[in-house]
Amino acid sequence: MAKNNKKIVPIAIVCALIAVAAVAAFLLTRPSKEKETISVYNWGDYIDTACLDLFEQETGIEVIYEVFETNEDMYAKIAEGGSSYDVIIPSDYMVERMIEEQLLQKINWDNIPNIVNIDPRFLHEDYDPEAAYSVPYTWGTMGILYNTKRVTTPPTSWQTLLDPAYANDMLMLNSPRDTLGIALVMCGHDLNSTDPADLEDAKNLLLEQKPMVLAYVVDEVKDKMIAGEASVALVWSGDATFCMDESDDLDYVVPEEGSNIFYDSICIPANARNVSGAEKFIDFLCRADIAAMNYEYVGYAIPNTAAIELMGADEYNASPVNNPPQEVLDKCHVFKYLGDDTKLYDQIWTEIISDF
Ligand code: SPD
Repeated sequence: MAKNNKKIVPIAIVCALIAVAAVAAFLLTRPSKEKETISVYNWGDYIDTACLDLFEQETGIEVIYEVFETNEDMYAKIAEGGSSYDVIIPSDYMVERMIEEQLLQKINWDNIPNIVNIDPRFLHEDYDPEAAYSVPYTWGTMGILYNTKRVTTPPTSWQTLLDPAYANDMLMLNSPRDTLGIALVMCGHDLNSTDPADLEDAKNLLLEQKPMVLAYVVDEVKDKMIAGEASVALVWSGDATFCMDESDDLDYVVPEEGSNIFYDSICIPANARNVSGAEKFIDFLCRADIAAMNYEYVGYAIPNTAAIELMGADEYNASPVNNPPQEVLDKCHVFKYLGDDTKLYDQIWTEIISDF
């Protein structure tokens, strides 16, 4: 017995020393409490960045913010799977695609109380019929922004974009679905057509137009039109509002043949890391004061009734760009996700912009 006790005492001392060392090592190497973050992936120029600062001040959650230029760019990044975002803002047809491909997660509405501020007419759209995955953020039309000093007769038709009078003086959107959609309309076809013959017509029209195009652009369209670098441009309505606020020489028209109406919506990707942070951010964006702040900065029409009331409905509704007459809206159609036929659009688009 005495022999055994002699062994036990040193073992107990060694064990105690190891435990003390382990606790000390844990306390010394433990990382300090990390700051909570959310990762937001949004269109360029599509939020008042002061809102990001405000969100961080109010919640302590830091926003890591990245931008994209087209739905297709955003989709490619998410679908390839290497990155994780907590909040993204796709358009209608891309929401539809991402739901179908299980790239989005359902939203827990209990955590978005400010959803009551959103006009119910903007919920349950065809791209998210159960209003399960998306929160309407902005909406708008596509049309022609033109310089009234140089285009003295206001354009009424998309054929303006084929007028040699504007050769090297016109800007087109560097966005496959938008530009091909309008080319389909210019050829008298449905803007969601998947008929190869219709798409061949649209491609030929865009190839005919190409030598007259000064540049295919997205966000740069604003600076260029404000600076008077081109006379006409294919634009989204919110960018037209932004430009018209900056220059009295610009006006916007939705041509008589009809156009695209789009809805951009806030979504949470399936692989989001901080869902509760994402929900807080989405709820924050739906707050009346924040939606109003964004509207003033971004220029796109908003579905947030409380924000419109806060800003003054009469003033908001006075904008013919963001509040187009019903007869204009009746001729506007939403893009739908076209499944495998999307590949045909992508091929044609590559052909159009290559060697530009
Ligand atoms: N500068 C950001 C513009 C975002 C506009 N979204 C338009 C989508 C059209 N399908």
